[in-house]
Amino acid sequence: ACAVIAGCGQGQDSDQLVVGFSQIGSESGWRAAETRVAREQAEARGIDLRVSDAQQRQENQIRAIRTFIAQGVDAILLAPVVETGWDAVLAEAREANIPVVLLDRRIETADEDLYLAAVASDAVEEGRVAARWLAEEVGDRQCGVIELQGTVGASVANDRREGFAEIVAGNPNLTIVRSQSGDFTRSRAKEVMESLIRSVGGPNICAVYAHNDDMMIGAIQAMTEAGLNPGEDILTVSIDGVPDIFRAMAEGQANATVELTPNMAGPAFDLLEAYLDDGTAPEKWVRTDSPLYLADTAEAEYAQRRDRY
Ligand code: GYE
Repeated sequence: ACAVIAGCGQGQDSDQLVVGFSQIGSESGWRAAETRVAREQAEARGIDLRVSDAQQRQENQIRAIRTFIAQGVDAILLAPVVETGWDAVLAEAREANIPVVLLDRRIETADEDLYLAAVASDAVEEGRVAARWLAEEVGDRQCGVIELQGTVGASVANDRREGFAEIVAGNPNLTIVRSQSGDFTRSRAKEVMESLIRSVGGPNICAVYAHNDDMMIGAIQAMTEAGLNPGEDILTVSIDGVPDIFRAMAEGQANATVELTPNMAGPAFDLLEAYLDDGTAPEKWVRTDSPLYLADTAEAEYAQRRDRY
């Protein structure tokens, strides 16, 4: 599997591809599913996948990458928790001839050659899709929106914010009244939503936009406990398409989600296998789809997904 890349897989069984995966953590249901699918995809291909959980910290990811380099893995998958600060460690991987594929989040770098390819959705577009649905739903009413942002500094938080804001800016009926980070987790988003309900006042909240479904689940709990009716009096739109949001949609507590596939590793292994085999240059950005789902299909979508996550 290492015909092209000199020095790859040192000390390993030469037939088996060894891939290190620096994963962010398990902050959301989507993230847990991505890790699980990566293990399944590796197993189906006979790849030795080594997963390192960074507990949401970039320094742990940098350490994991250095460990993978020291082990002489054939390739590295990196889901970068934040956008900046990767150039030095990626240069070390390149120095060792180890290709790096970015999964589900992007990086900001002066040298795009520091990574081989990225498998990710278009997160700016996800924000636009969410806002377009909301604009349509609201019609010519005035609507104040609460935004729950993802992890500060994460590409997907920056991009989902940007895409949403772009559509809001072109629509006089939509206003973002508050925008705060819930760190992509249920528990943090619930706390943030509780305090926003107190400061903004329930009746002044027309809609909630959350950068992921898990934060929306936390926000729904906060709203319900405060006697509000998300899904009816307060519109919701979030991103990921995890089973729990489909259940909430089926039960009338949520309205819309923009799905992204948790299978980021499959396309990454495909392009890595081709690249390591004969040097086939991959597409730089393998872009996954961003379809919108509404309550009408939620029951069926939940039934399909409950066992896959
Ligand atoms: O939407 C969120 C997760 O980077 C695309 O990270 C990923 C995001 C996903 O924690 O649930």
